[in-house]
Amino acid sequence: MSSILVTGGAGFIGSHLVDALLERNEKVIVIDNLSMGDENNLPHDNNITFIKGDLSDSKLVNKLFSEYDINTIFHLGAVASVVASIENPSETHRTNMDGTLILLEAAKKYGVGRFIFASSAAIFGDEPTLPKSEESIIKPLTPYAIDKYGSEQYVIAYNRLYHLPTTVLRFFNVFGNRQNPSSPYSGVVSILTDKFKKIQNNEEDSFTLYGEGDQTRDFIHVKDVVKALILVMEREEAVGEIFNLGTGISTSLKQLIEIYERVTGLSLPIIEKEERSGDIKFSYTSIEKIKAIGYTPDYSLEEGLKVYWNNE
Ligand code: UD2
Repeated sequence: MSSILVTGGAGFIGSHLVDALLERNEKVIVIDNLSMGDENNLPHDNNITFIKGDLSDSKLVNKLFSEYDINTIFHLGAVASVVASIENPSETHRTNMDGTLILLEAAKKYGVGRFIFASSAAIFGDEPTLPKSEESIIKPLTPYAIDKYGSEQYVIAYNRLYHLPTTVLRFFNVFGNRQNPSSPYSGVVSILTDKFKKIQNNEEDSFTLYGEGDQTRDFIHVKDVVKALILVMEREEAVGEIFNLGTGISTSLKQLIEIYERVTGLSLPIIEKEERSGDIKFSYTSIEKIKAIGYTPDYSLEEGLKVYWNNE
């Protein structure tokens, strides 16, 4: 039986995808170096093979392809930290771009039915036109964003040059359980969740709001991301295409906090600080292109936050 390879499968989004694939009775191979992921994110299941290693290790990747009949690749593995990419651009480049090329070469050599790459809204930088679309101006501002954009271009070029059936999804602000809240650069929803949990336990805490809270984002629940990943795997029309993935709805940080207070029934003390330098002010995407191949998000922000809060 053929297998599905998930790079970064022990991470936040990857592990949710693995859950969904196992539910569909797929055989799943996870490669993850556990630099950001955690093996505890994966269930004990005979249909998972876990390999701890770097996706930039071309020997290891080629060994995987020679040992297993890999039919589909979800390439989600990356050093998913803009800050790390600024501090160590060469090191993160090895994973975030060379790793993509190594996987594409292996996919070309061994042949696969699908290759799906997780890109990021970061590629748009601070170019202000909204909503974003697949035709929007690209302005990657950090090594992380440059590597995501370079990887996208390789992924699409391998379709053009070698007819490898590739697809790119550009994730906007994904939230849900298993996202690490421990750094100030963690996703804002995971930080808020952590703060609300402390307040619930009668610990004193507050949320540092950078700016006045009028900045906007397109928050998408991780289960809706998984739904889109599986959809593009199944749809022939997705081959050779790039799709932006969000909800199509723009929410300010102030609104996010209000909705989350309603969901938790708790009130969160806020400390306002200066805007964070390098932050993007407004961001959201049109989802018309992915809707045209059958995608609709299942979760409103409020529903997604409920699910997250109740750890479902
Ligand atoms: C996301 C990515 C970032 C980069 C960027 C590119 C995450 C966690 N961050 O940043 O790495 O790819 O997109 O578009 O995926 N905020 C606070 N207080 C906090 C934390 C955040 O006020 O404690 C604000 C922050 O200043 C920003 C907003 O919340 O205005 C969202 O922050 P974020 O880091 O969750 O997401 P974003 O889109 O800035």
